[in-house]
Amino acid sequence: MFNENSFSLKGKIALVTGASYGIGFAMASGLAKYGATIVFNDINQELVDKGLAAYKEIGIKAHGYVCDVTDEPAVQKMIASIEKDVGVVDILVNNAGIIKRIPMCEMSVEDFRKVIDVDLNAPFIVAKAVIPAMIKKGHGKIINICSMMSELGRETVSAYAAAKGGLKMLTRNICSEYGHANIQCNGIGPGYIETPQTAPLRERQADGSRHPFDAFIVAKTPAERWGTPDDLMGPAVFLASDASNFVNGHILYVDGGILAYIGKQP
Ligand code: NAP
Ligand code: GCO
Repeated sequence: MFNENSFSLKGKIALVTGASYGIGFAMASGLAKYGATIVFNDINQELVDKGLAAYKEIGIKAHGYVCDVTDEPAVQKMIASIEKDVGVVDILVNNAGIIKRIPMCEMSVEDFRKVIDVDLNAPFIVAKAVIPAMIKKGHGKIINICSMMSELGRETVSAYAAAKGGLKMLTRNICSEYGHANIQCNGIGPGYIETPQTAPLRERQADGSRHPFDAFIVAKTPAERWGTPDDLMGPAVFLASDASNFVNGHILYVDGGILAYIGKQP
């Protein structure tokens, strides 16, 4: 029954992968504001320490683990440690991700495989590691961080679009296979967000002018701005909470309207 506690995450343990900074850090901070205990991992101790300090600075006592999410034995070890140290993961946000912007015919298969490994294989590995305990507990929330490239392509991002398109369908399949166990698996598809990952697309030109891609995205977005990581906090809380218990297999695009808009006439 919907009530004032339906958005509360009190007593829930949330694992957000790759969340030392960027979108993951913002979503974890939002989940913490609604009562979740935050657990995060990143690829090396330096980043985990940076993340722990950043969470502490905003009053969040997070739990940090060093783990490469593409390494299944390491992920299984991390989940076992989390269950011992903190408790069973109630909410998983598969956030860790990379992009390589290379024209497809110039991209090595190694680079293509690396993007697929982090952006698609890893969400499978981490979800597979947490689902059994969620089934035992009788509930679970999985949020996969997709992309506009789950729907659209563009030059130089073939591996990333293939991975994020696959992640959309993995999201729908987890919904299909585990909805009976009261596990809701949804996606968040951020638009163009100001983080280190998109910094190269926003760099000032030598003459001080805006990057052409920056101007392009602003013209293509009804909100007429780039998103910020904070724009992802509310959608993450909604999909992590009881308020979304009948939402399953859905990709929630948080893009300022860009996917709905043909673009401003030049
Ligand atoms: P980001 O700034 O590059 O942060 C990604 C985080 O994931 C970093 O902490 C990174 O660590 C970590 N990571 C990468 N590979 C990892 C691995 N193998 N194991 C563990 N951690 C790993 O990216 P972001 O912009 O915050 O994006 C976060 C998610 O949102 C990604 O899935 C991205 O595809 C998606 N997204 C971003 C945008 C956008 O406009 N920014 C839009 C749509 C979707 P390192 O620092 O070591 O790389
Ligand atoms: C790019 C950008 C995008 C964003 C995001 C859009 O090079 O086009 O990096 O891929 O990161 O995924 O939703």
